Amino acid sequence: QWDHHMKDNRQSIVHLFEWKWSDVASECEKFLAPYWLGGVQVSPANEHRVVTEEQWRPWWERYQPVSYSVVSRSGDRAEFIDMVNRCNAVNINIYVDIIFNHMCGDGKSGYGIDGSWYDTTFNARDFPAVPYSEWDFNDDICDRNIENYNDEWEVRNCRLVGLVDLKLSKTYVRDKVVEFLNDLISLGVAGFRVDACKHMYPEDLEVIYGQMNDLVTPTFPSGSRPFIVQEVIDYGGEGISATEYTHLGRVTEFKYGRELSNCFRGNNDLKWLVNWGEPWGLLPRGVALSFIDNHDTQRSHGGGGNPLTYKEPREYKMAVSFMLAHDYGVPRIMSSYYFTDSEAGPPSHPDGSTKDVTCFDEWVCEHRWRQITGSSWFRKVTHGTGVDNWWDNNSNQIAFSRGNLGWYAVNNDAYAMDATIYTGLPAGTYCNLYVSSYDKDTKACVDKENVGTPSTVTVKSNGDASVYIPNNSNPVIVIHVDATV
Ligand code: ARE
Ligand code: CA
Repeated sequence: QWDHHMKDNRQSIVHLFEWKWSDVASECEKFLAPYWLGGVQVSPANEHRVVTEEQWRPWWERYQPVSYSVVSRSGDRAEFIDMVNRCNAVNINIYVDIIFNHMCGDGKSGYGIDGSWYDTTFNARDFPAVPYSEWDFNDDICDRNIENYNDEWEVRNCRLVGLVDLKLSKTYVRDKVVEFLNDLISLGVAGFRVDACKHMYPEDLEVIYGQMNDLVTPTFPSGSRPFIVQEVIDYGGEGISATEYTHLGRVTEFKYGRELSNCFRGNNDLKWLVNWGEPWGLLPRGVALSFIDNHDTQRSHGGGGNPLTYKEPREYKMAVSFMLAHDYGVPRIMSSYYFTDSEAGPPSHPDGSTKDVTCFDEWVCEHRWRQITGSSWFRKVTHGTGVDNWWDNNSNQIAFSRGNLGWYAVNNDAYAMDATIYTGLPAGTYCNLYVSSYDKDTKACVDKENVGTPSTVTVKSNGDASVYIPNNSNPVIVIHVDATV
């Protein structure tokens, strides 16, 4: 449940936040497969509320489940199946965001996006399409919202921001959840991002995960367990800690993005990253999911943490490329739509339906930025090696190799980096994937960006490279052995 089962030695997951299934499918074929990404975290797939009263179709309506029917703002069941099949066919895994701590908000009634009735008004707890009734919720033991995060009992049994809390201690409720997970597994997904795990007992999760089927064959090797990423926000200082969940699957490491954002904003010297990882208080690398920002933190929901986002592109690209170049954790890349209003849903038509994705227009598509794509290729090529040959200038210029397969350098000082550094790489001329693209057919470095960072780097027979990186918009070098000229 810690293994992502990505194919072809691919190592990076991208969160295509709020994308429609038809757009995810074509992105798998057109971009993710040829550009070395390995998996997609998709938005919740099951039926949810259609929120129009509190806000007009906010993104968060999908975190208010109404049933386990596979119909959502991203598309219906047939479109979901088509996406999974087409992505699997080009070796891209699908991981689904799953919500089973709760159903929708208290005091609401109406029809979900698939037309299912729900009613939580006047203490009703009616979800006939599952079906769940008032006996399936924790209201008998707690009928208020969570206020004190130091009270473990309250965090697990009371309502998260008013969302009616499922009684997962009940076999019937767990069985309904397992049925839903196994349905998605039967359709060919590779795993799940499990929402709000802090609010569920590890013991209940253990039973649920234990009843999940293996992934389908022959898409995945027989006996493959679903990949599990548990959302537990743990910056320290609360009653519940992330380590209560690491024996069950991977856990989101929120400190990862906070600390790296702090470094790349210039508030902590990059030289300290020499021991980046567990010595910084991060989870053991084998159980961590690493990311700079997620759909909550980029808009100050869910724990905030003020991470770098696409809104600070220069520093953000540096932080994401460092994440991908380093060997800690399983990395997840955020792919967003532009927003100013933190509640606003995805780019939509007047009737509320989501628009087709057009990258770099209303959709940011960070995963398509050359600096990020090139770095995810670097991670694939260097996978299995450690961080070696560390170099720094005792300030904000650092470099390291990944075994003898790749070399990374970044200059976050206000002055040029000008040094001869041992790279550990075989002699040759390498294409810098941060400021140029690589044409595999002609083995040429093409489409070079003229910002002052070298587009090629020559490694001498003794393994040294002389590099000069001015303080510019793209002050990074990403080179590896599969992109030589
Ligand atoms: C919406 C409205 C609310 C309303 C509610 C019910 O905004 O005003 O009361 O509906 O009607 C998302 C949004 C919420 C939204 C919800 C449902 O962020 O605003 O509520 O969807 O539509 C805690 C949890 C953590 C959780 C965050 C948000 O521990 O698991 O809160 N994150 C996940 C998702 C969210 C999602 C949900 C859970 C709900 O990633 O996108 O909410 O499914 C400290 C603690 C953290 C705590 C954090 C914030 O840092 O350590 O544990 O996170 O504070 O309180
Ligand atoms: Ca709960």
